[in-house]
Amino acid sequence: MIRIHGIAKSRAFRCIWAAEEAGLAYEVVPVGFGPGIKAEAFLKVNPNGKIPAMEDGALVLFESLAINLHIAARAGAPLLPAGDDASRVLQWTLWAGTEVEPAAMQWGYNTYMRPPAERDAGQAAAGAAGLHARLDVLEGQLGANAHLLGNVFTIADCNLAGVLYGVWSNKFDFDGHPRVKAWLERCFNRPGALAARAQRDAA
Ligand SMILES: N[C@@H](CCC(=O)N[C@@H](CS)C(=O)NCC(=O)O)C(=O)O
Repeated sequence: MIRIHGIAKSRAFRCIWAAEEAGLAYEVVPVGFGPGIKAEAFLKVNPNGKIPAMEDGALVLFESLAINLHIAARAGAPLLPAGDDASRVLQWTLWAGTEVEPAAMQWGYNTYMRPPAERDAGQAAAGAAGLHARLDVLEGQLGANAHLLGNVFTIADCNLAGVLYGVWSNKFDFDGHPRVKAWLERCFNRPGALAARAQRDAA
């Protein structure tokens, strides 16, 4: 059984969602933000001292989006399609991690994550501008399609929407990007996403 180390109120959320979409048996090993993630026992699972991490038999992985690619590979198509679409999944996954997540975190740290006294309005505005630039690209990509690669949900949707979950749930303004807004609502209201969101809300 897949073991996801972390809590749903962290990036483990996107891995829980992926496991739900894959229909694989999984358990969440509750590791939160306390000193436990820097303790020797957990560093054997993730030497970075961060959550999430995942065990699947002898395989131990860190990096939430890599974990999701593994989970999707276990499920196969349509969650992880073959051929050129597999390359498109990689493109959107790497874009999510390298282009979108830094801007999302910059906005998030300075609007809802840090205590109010530690927030910087200029940094929040810079994060919002960075996000809007990426959302312009995404708006164009979605076009008339329901999902990133066409009309079928893949792990690319889970990874990119998963990276955007924090900003979406904290009321980032998507009004200028109506296709992105509709796509996010479509993704986050799938049964697999609702199951993951229920775990996050219960925590
Ligand atoms: N790129 C990593 C980031 C992991 C990460 O920063 N996780 C946060 C929780 S969402 C964490 O463990 N923070 C605690 C710390 O950095 O000490 C991933 O996607 O898995």
